[in-house]
Amino acid sequence: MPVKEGPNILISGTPGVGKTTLAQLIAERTNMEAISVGDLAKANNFFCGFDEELQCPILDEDKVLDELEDMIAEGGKIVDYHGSEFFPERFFDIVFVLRTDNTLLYDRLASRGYAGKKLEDNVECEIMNVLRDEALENYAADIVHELPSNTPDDMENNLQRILAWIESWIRDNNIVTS
Ligand code: DAT
Repeated sequence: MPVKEGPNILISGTPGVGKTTLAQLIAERTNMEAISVGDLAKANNFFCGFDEELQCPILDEDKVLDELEDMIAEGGKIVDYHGSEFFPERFFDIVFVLRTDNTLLYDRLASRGYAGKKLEDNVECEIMNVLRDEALENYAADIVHELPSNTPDDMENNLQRILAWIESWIRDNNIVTS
């Protein structure tokens, strides 16, 4: 099997918890590449319908996986998505699930323009630990880590913790970085 250039990281969590922001911060500080599955799907129109109830497009998971397969094989990818179950377990070396208090999340999503059922459903998803449980059902418990994402200090702490983990992964796997 070809040697990966770096680890592959999944950042999961309810919309609004800070996944894309954190993935981009990691990419700025490393030679890794941030991939937002939502943005990837939008850019390539990887959708197969519209969910009227949830008021969002339905992801064409097969097309997303086809697109990701080669990128993941290279290694060094930080993938962010509000879900984890449709990815093959082998894709990721570690999974982080960001968590945000309900009231903060409510305000973040409202300022993003979410309202009504869509807003309520997403906050409930966070309260009910849906994305945490999904990650634990699909990946070994010892590679799934919950991280608080309430404040800018949390964001900075998470960034430092993940950077330290990446460094140790690179050391352990004898990867020579340029
Ligand atoms: P996601 O990709 O999970 O949907 P995002 O990265 O787009 O979330 O962030 C949503 C908004 O919340 C954005 O305005 C940045 C803000 N935010 C995210 N995490 C935060 C944190 N830990 N502290 C303060 N603001 C945060």
